[in-house]
Amino acid sequence: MTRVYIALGSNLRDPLYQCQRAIAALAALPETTLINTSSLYRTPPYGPQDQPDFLNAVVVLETALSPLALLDHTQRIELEQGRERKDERWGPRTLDLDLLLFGEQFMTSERLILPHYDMHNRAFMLVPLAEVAGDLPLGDKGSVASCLASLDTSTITLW
Ligand code: PH2
Ligand code: MG
Ligand code: MG
Repeated sequence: MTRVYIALGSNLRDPLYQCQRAIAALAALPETTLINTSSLYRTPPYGPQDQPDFLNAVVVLETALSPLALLDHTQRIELEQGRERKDERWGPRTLDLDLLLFGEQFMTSERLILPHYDMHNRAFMLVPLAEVAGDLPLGDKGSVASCLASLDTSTITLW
């Protein structure tokens, strides 16, 4: 079993509902156990500003699935919750599930980069991650705490 951290984001069509439904879907995955869920946070948009605030959280799983099998499932869950693939880059979405860390695995393929390529710059990922993971190493980017120390977290509140 591998410990996996998944970032969850939503800023359309009742984010609290989308988040709760996504957590239930992740908990129901085959060969997978839900270990923990962070608090739910309200975060200002990173990227285009003309969109609603996001709900962000991080979910911890233990899984026997491979990274790409897990990615197939997370993309299926996104689609089942109305995700439209034409979504503008960094634009609004009903549900976004991003694999942050998959054990200590490094991977660079067309479909998946592990650890997540930009999480060290995103307080909306690192604040909930720090809550459930403590001070974890982020690949070659230093630790969660050291990355967070150089980011502005003052605009992040509880949902
Ligand atoms: N996701 C994005 C782009 N910008 N901003 C916040 N606050 N939270 C997100 O989840 C988010 C974002 C693209 O996936
Ligand atoms: Mg994303
Ligand atoms: Mg995504």
